[in-house]
Amino acid sequence: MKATLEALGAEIQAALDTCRTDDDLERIRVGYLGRKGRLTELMRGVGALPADDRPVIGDLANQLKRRVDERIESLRRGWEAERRAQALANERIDVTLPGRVGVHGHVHPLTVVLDEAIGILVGLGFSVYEGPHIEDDHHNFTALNIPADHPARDMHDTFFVDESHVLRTHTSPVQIRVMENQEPPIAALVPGPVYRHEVETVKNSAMFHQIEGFLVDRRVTFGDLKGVLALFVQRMFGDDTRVRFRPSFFPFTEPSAEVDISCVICRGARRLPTGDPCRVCKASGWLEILGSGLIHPEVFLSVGYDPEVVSGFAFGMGVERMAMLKYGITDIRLFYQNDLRFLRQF
Ligand code: 2NM
Repeated sequence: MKATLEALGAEIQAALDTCRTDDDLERIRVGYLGRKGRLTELMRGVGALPADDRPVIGDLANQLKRRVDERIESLRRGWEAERRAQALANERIDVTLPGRVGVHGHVHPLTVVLDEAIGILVGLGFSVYEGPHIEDDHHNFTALNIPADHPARDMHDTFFVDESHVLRTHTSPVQIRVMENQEPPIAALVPGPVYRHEVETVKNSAMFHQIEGFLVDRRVTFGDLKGVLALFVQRMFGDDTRVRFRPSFFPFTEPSAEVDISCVICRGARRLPTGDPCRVCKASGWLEILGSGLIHPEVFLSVGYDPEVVSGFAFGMGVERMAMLKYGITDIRLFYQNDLRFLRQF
């Protein structure tokens, strides 16, 4: 009996030595110490032994059971401790690291330029107005001295909503509305989207943004226009920016002028430092940036002002064009595609 106990003890020991998992451990426990376990059965047999052997064998069996219980318990605890240590190591966080900052959006590059231009002109005393994007023919054309047979009304330029309504082709109709509703002196600014029926290319979008401004008072001169616009472009593109006024034509101004600024890339030198001709200004040294002029007497008549008493200047510029020049962007469509790789650069 003693030998049987010792053999069983060695067998259990060996089984526990190779045991690696909780499941195996439980199988071993049940197999030896469970209700029908081999050590349990053996201990049941102790009562049937001769009285002299009983205490010794019983004692040995109890000792073995205790040792096995303890070994099983210690294996279990050891593994549990290992798992905990592993989990703590895996889930360790460095509380001294700075927190993760969430992804923030930011102002669209067109809005940056729009806000900057508006800021400069508001600083000069202009007030901002907005108006309808769907305009009637009178405000978009007739009141601006663009009569019914004028080429600017051509189907190719204008999106018609119905016979007498269009998507505004410029923001000038809002200026007509401002003049209809108040008396001079007025200095107004009208930013916003405009629509042209055009094939979309790197240069053209059927929707783009304009800022137009006008000032009406007594004795407003072309000199006032030059002063305001020169100051504006210098604030917008840098103090060393030169300005050039070129005679032009608009139905709603007379005289009219295009305003050029010295090229933002070659600074008017026409060549790059490498000696290559500047491609942005096509080696002319100048970039067209604004249209302007003194408001046509017919425009004043259509809003009920007396052109003998008041005079004024007006100007208009494309926001996309300014943003493209300022940031060196070569495809206007990038502004509208919401490609984050593009937008994140500003
Ligand atoms: C331009 C160029 C020249 C202009 C004229 C007027 C109004 F309503 F006062 F007659 N608004 N805007 C104007 C003049 C716009 O954009 C290139």
